Amino acid sequence: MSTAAEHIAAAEAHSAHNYHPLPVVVASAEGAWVTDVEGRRYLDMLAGYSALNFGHRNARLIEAAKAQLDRVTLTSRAFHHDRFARFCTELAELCGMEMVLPMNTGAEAVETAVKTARKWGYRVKGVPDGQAKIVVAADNFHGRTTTIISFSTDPEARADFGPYTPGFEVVPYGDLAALEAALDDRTVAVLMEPIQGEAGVLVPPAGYWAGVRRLTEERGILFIADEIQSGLGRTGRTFASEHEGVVPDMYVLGKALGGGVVPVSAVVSSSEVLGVYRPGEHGSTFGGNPLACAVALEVLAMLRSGEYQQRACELGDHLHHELALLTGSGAVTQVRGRGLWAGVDIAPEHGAGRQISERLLERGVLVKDTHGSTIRLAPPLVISKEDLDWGLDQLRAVLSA
Ligand code: IF1
Repeated sequence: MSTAAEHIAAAEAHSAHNYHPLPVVVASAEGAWVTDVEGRRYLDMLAGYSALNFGHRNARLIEAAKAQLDRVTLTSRAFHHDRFARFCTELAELCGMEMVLPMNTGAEAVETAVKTARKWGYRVKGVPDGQAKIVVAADNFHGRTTTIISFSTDPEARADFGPYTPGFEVVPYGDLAALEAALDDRTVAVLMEPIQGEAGVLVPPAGYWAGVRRLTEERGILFIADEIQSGLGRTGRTFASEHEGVVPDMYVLGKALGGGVVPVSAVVSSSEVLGVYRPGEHGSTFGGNPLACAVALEVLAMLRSGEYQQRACELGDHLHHELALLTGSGAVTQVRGRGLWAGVDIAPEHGAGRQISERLLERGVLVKDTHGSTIRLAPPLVISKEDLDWGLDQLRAVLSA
């Protein structure tokens, strides 16, 4: 196998068709750039859906991983290991919270959040057994497990996978009155994305999060922020919730926590909430393993410097300024987002989002479409201003063709 076409044909023959990748076959990568099997270079403006916030093969993260590979990689939680306590302590500190429950993928962390909220509801809040309700938002994306797709409103993600897990109520995103009407004595949690990624990088109306915080606090309901995609620097702050001055009861983290090297996710909360667990009640073979903790510890050190948040903030302002000019030109109908994260609705006469993505690929830029004519931009936070501008030039060229 040497050409991209050969790789793609073999993948189509022998892998399930649960994705429709753009026709590029990556062989190596560094920073904001990837190189394909035929030696072509592309600017990565998706960054693994924010799993690569610090760029491909970030030198500090690779060094931390290599050092740990030479010591110990996996112990299971049957034993202690010498990276675990520091990881939990430093992650809790970054979040301003007390306890951490580490997992691997985002979906596992969301599952953990759901189980934790229910257990807290029964053991601390006093909800009658089996009655707990969790309120979520329409057009959410929280992962692919059977329970999580049970409260998805996306037919593609949900159809044919029932029977569905009960115990969830869906309300429109950004509508405080609808949320208030859904809350009752059985409600243990409100679980939402501070900015909805898959839905098209949707930012709810100003004041919504402050309202969610007030309502949940008044009624003794956990406010759970899924910051798996929005967190860890992407929006110009450590957490997207910060833009609204809101602190949830629980953060759900993933993606960038593993530095684009290994899958690392976690639930972070108070000792009242995460203190509900006793040995044997929840866990994972790989969650909190030494390699994961070593890489994540370096991620945490990088985030503590504030420099990545600062970059996302400054370059994000520039990105949104340039995209606003495109809106003025009529090629773009709407732009949403914060920091180095944008959902760009392309005027229909320029083609579907998929076609725009393919034309950008031909010009050496990787992006991903979502829902019809929207493309999302989420370059690594380490991208240079020159590269970002070059990527924007390619977008302008595609839209003026
Ligand atoms: C796919 C989207 C991005 C997430 C939030 C939990 C998870 C995700 C807010 C689950 C995952 C993914 C997964 C990937 C595509 C992707 C995605 F388009 F679907 F919405 F990023 F934009 N919470 N997001 O965004 O994390 O279990 O995957 O580690 O499923 O195709 P995971």
